[in-house]
Amino acid sequence: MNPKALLVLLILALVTIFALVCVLVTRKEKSSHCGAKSPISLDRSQKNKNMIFAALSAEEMVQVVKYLQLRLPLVDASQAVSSNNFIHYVDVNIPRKEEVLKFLDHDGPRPPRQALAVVYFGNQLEPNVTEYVVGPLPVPAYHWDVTVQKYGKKISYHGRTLILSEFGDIETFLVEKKFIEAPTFMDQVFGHNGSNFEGILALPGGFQSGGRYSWITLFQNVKGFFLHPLGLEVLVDHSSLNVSDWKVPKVFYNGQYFNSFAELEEKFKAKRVIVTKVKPVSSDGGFSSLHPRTPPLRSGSFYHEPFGPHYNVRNNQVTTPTWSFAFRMDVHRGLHLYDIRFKDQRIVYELSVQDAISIYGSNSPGGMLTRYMDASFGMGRFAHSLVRGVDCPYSATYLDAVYLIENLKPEVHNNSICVFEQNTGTPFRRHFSNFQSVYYGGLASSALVMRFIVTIGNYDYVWNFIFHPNGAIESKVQATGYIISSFLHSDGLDYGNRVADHTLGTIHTHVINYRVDLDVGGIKNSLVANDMTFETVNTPWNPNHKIRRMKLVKKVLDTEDKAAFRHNDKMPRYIYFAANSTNKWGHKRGYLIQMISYAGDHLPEEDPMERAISWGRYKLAVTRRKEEEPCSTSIYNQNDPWTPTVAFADFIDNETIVDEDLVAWITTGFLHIPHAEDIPNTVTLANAVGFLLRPYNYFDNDPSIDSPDSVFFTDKDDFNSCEINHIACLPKTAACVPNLPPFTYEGFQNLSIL
Ligand SMILES: [Cu+2]
Repeated sequence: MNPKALLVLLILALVTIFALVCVLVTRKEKSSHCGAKSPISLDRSQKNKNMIFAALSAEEMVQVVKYLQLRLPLVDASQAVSSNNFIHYVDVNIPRKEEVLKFLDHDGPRPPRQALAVVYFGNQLEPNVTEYVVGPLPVPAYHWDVTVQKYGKKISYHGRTLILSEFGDIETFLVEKKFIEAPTFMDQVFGHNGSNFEGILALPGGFQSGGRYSWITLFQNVKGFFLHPLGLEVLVDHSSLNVSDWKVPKVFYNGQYFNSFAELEEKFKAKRVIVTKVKPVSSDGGFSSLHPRTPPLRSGSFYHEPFGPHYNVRNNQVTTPTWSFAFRMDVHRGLHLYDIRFKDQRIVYELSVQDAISIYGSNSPGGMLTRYMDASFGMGRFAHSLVRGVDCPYSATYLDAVYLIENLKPEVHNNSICVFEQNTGTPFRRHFSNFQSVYYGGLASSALVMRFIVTIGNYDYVWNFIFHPNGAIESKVQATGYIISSFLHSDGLDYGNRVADHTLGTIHTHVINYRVDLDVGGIKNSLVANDMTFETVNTPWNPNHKIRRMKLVKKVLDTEDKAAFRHNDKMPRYIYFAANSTNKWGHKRGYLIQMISYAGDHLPEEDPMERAISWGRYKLAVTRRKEEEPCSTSIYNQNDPWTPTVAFADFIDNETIVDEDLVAWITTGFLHIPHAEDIPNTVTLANAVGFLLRPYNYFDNDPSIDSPDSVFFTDKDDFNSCEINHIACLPKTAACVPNLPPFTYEGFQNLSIL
């Protein structure tokens, strides 16, 4: 081999070795893992102080149960029926705001930790519901009956919420005692075999306080049964605590009413019943099935955090470089947020969901009477485990919640709350300039989201609290899941759209109420409205012409009556909580309330049960904060709406609201006329409502300008350099392998099947 060829071979070998080394190095670089979760430093004492808002731990719940069991004649709640005495639920009892603020802000004493224990006394001469405060935790030493103090009266037992055993007893009563009174009808029309029906219960039952009369609408017992009505509905009088006294005063079938199953049987045999037979569907529900119609392809896009998250969750406290808040799950009302601060300044003391109601219309009895108030069922209790990658981003932080309801033991709902950063792929703000000089400045839209999802029967509500980089807080609820349907007969199309052979998607509303205790620049605030008008004036430089000049209209809304905006009232376009202090420009520092709502009318005020949901009268009402007005409604309003335990309308009594501690009650919602595309499930897109709390002269400029995520470069800059433009680093830094945990799901464990 000549020396030249040897040299070429040598060079080639060296090049190959170099190339291999490069590949190995690059591979090593590519296979490196993304930044681990970066804890954000916290003022430890402050963090611990916010435990004052924490939900009860499982251990604390057990202590409360043990304490009460020794002192009250109680049976095991998991085995209880309505005629027993039992603990219905245990939750935390948050101390008074005054005490909390003394503790948080002025080094005052830590208020004692207390629980609220609600006991159903069904086995007493006068059955009743009693609410106790039990404390101090962790080792209780006292319990006080706070029922009258809280509600101004005792709670009648007929107003109690429905417990799972009552649902079960109704089913058994119908199957074992009532359906058998019409054996020929049930067999020939439905092929009824004792287990091929599923039912839902319309609430409230009846027309006046005292009774429990519920229409049960029957469906084929298949997946997505809500879309398979059979045309059979039964009125059950379950007022008595003794099941053997229960009755069926009315039966409805396919537009016809009967006084009993025996009458239905007799008329059926005499061929005096108009029958519309429904074809049985397979157990997967056929058109109502959620089974994919096409085989799965690859997974879609997912959110990637190359540097780890910019937030930190510790105990009941969430922090980001700009935001911090505490949270707890309430068994009935879902997520409550407390002490929401932006740049360490408190903006909101409490932000909480109060209730979500649905009022239905139909030409079938169950549908026409349905007025569901979801807090009575439990919007925390029915917040189940979230599915990674669908319910929340795969890499979100998942948190557990614990409840004690209708049970002696606490029940943990694993991964039922999620926290994540959301990049919506749009600019939060940006400007491109080729005017005067050439530059670009922008900020990607990135927000912190806290979410839980509640499924009560057919519907799923996705509740979001979103924290934006400019100090805005957004509350958004999206509806999905199954619609409830009625059996299509006669003039059914006046009440909705036909969505299947015998299925009427019935018209209804979703109306949601929030409590927002804003503390803008301190506890004392006023409510101010800004809007616009046109004034007609002579043109200053030419009096022969008139111009219509736009002008600001400013008004202080100084009383509760002026601050209560009914559903159809015109509302000022800018309405805000104003502090006593001013910003650099001399304006009162404020936070705007901006609503996003397409609500239908809640219920005419002359309806005898309207007072129970009278918060629905107002899209916004601002009241003076009172400890004795903690909620706009009560869980007992569902079953006794005619004598409501809490009537929100009474909160508005024209008190002065200038320079006071104020609470905003915000109602948002939408009218839902189900249509073909609600089958099999309603989609969240556009079925979303809520509100924003936005700074209005609170700062001296837009605080998002301080965001380290901002991007700015000019034509003179080397915008490909990481030092100038952090986005330019992404191809390198985001080439890491995400730290994705394996997919797990614990939502089916220890689940009670309803
Ligand atoms: Cu709906």
